[in-house]
Amino acid sequence: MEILDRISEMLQRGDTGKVSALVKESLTENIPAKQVLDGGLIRGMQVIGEQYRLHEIFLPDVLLAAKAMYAGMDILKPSFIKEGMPSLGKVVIGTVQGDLHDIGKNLVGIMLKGAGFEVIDLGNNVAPESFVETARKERASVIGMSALLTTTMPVMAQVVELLKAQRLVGTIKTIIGGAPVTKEYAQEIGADAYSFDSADAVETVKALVKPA
Ligand code: B1M
Repeated sequence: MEILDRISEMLQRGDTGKVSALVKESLTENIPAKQVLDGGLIRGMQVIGEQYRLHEIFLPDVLLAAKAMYAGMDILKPSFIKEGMPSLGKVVIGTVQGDLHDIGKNLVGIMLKGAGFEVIDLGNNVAPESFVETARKERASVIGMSALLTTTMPVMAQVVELLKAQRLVGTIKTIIGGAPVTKEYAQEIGADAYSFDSADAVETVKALVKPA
């Protein structure tokens, strides 16, 4: 459908005004909101994620596209409240206690939302108990933790230990990331997954929530 292609294209250009206008137009043409989301907004965001992963574009391009994505989603929201918002699952994310770096974590959140996940973002400096309590109360399937300081990485291990103590390992999966974090560290602390960037995080979380 041509209008969905144009939404995807304008989102990739980070043109919030055009994305908003086209999303409104598609609703007046009675295109289902889910189709506009999947075929226009999410498709555009997937291209952005891939280009960012390949270093073809830079962080400001991703943030502009994300802004356009949010604008489009805001217009679709009333239709989804009627139809029921589609979601691939709930993910609780945050930067761990003692750490204020949140740019990477925000990108991960944006990309997950763009892919269709419901994201509960606890912000930065998040205590281990807060990750686990929120995920339990909200019945989230995944906890995503970010750390940029070598000194705050052990907080990730504390979250995994708390999940173990509450017998929630397996029910609530964990994914960790951030510049100093490695796949080996994830294995060492018993986290379910590690991701090196936000685009990879989306694919990894999709795999984590896939029924066995
Ligand atoms: Co800070 N800082 N900083 N800093 N800072 C680093 C991390 C540092 C490497 C700089 C350096 O010395 N070269 C160093 C850490 C050294 C270490 O621990 N080994 C450092 C330090 C020391 C500090 C302070 C202690 C400095 C001081 O006060 N003396 C202090 C600590 C404050 C605190 O947190 N308690 C501090 C403060 C700050 C600012 C506040 C000024 C600012 C943060 C602003 C903010 O985030 N709102 C800041 C910044 C900007 C940086 C650098 C320059 C850039 C970080 C960034 O945003 N990168 C950083 C140097 C660097 O990394 N080159 C540095 C861009 C971002 C998109 O990448 O976060 O890596 P990143 O996210 C990536 C991936 O890692 C991954 O996806 C993203 C890409 O798509 N990813 C995940 C991230 N989280 C993920 C989670 C996942 C999956 C993937 O699953 C859940």
